[in-house]
Amino acid sequence: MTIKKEKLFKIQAVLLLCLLQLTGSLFAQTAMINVQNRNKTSLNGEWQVILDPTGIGEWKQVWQEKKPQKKTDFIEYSFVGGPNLKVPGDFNSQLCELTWFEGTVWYKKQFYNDLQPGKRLFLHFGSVDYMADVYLNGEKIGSHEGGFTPFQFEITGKVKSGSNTVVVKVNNNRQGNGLPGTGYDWFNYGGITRDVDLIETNNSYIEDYFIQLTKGSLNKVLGWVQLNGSQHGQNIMVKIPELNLVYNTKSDENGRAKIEFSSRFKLWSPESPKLYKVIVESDNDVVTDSIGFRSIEVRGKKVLLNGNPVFLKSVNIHEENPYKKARAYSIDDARVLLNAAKELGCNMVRLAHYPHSENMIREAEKMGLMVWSELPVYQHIQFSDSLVPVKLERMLNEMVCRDKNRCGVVVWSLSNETYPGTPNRNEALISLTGKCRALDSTSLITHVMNTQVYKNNAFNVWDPLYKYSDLISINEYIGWYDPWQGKPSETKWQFAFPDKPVFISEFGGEALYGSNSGPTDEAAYWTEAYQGKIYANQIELFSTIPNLCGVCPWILFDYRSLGRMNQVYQNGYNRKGLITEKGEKKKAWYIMYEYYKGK
Ligand code: GCB
Repeated sequence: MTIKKEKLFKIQAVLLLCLLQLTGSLFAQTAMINVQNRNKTSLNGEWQVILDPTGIGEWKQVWQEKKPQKKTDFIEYSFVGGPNLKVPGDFNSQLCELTWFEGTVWYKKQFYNDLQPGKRLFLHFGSVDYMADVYLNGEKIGSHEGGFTPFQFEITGKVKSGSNTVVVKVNNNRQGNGLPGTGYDWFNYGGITRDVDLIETNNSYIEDYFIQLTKGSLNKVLGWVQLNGSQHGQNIMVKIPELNLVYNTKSDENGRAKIEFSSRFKLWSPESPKLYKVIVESDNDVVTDSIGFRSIEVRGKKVLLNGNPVFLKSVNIHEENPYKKARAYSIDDARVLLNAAKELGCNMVRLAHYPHSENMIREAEKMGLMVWSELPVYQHIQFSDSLVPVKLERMLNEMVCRDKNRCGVVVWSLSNETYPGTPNRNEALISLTGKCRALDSTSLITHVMNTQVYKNNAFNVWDPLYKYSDLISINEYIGWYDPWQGKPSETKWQFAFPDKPVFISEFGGEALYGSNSGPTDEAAYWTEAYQGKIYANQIELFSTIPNLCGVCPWILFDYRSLGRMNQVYQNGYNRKGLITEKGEKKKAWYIMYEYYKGK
């Protein structure tokens, strides 16, 4: 794309956004960070719902909750007498008529408010999958697009004293120009899938902060604190009691204060996941967090954690609790998934293919698991749609903003299996990479590709996007989607960017637990032996890869995916799991376990 064309494209996107604003589409704000430790009232629990498969609720203006005014009036669309759904939670797993539902569900919750003068109130959503239109007492307060990141609305001045009603139109229809687009290999769980909270703050509050070791240092923190509200010249303090550290500074006219201090930190690592209590204070606010300190970098062809080479023993995980057949969201759900990763011998988890809940990230960090966090920029994204770059940037902001202080997050993955031939793909993702580095310069950035060519027992790894990636992340399914071309141990490799560490971000194949009859050298019988052989061969292949810094089997648990309809072996499940949805370990699990034990 020429510079002129690119400029035109940007202008078009900005104009579109202005138009959306003018037509009353108000956007949600990027949420304040560390919501778990704020002064909040939970709106979790039972919400009343109306199922709206044909979208009539919009026309009936459900949010107005009209009441009959005269004897001849009647109301056809109302929450009264309808079912309730639990929040947080996906709607598909809660009502059997919603099992495969993709469409609109209206949610309603009443709450009581007695906000005092001088205080501010925010309505915060951990995530709503996929579109949310939010109404307060019959007035639209805004919308949010994107199923996996938090957002908020300030409702100070809009909230009434006494009883208030929030109505949310939730819609999980697939969007052509959405993130992800219309096709993906996981279950489309819709609903208010994470916590909803009312957060009360003072007039001026601590909106955001970044407290991490600066790149390449093991003792120096370079960061900032951002206030919202009356902000100039406030005293800002960062305290770490365990280190006897008190750092004082003042906010500038933009409410921002630079942070710079050094200390002898006990560094966070998988072996010793040390977190410190960190207290951030302004004149009117105080927020406490648990923060660990680590350095992650690529030096030459190696990944270094705290200055030492590390092999990333990872596993892919979807945000699904296999035992509940539902979207995972709670600390308990996180523990189910993360304990299984630990048991396999992992020191890292790839949280595929979208940002998982904050519970997941915080639990992983506490357990000593490094985290790979990913945007849902998956396969067929319409990069040339003028709104897509805007959505990409907004989602990136929301993901990095929430988790940038989590030392456990060592990799931001900005895309998975996109195609160089897709118009505007390279431009959009190169620009996104720059934006991500500007938001967080301490973590690694990658793009996952499957564009390599495998021929005559040799790989040619060439994608132009790798130039912008700290890791060469490769998805390859030799032995499953692509047959072996020779002895795995004799595979040859050619790289367009030979000086970067290489990570095998996906490999594997399917097996139905207990399927041990049928020829074990044929894929069509889903035998554990066939899957096990793929793993044994892959391990041989790994020994031929120059600069290998880690591997990541696809996937920890069998998971629901409606595209997987071999009714003998799959039945709506992607069966590439090392463990079944009932917790049974397949043969391949033991092979991977031994490999990690030896690493
Ligand atoms: C892939 C995708 C992953 C799929 C997996 C599969 O390459 O990245 O989302 O689920 O393959 O099972 O085919």
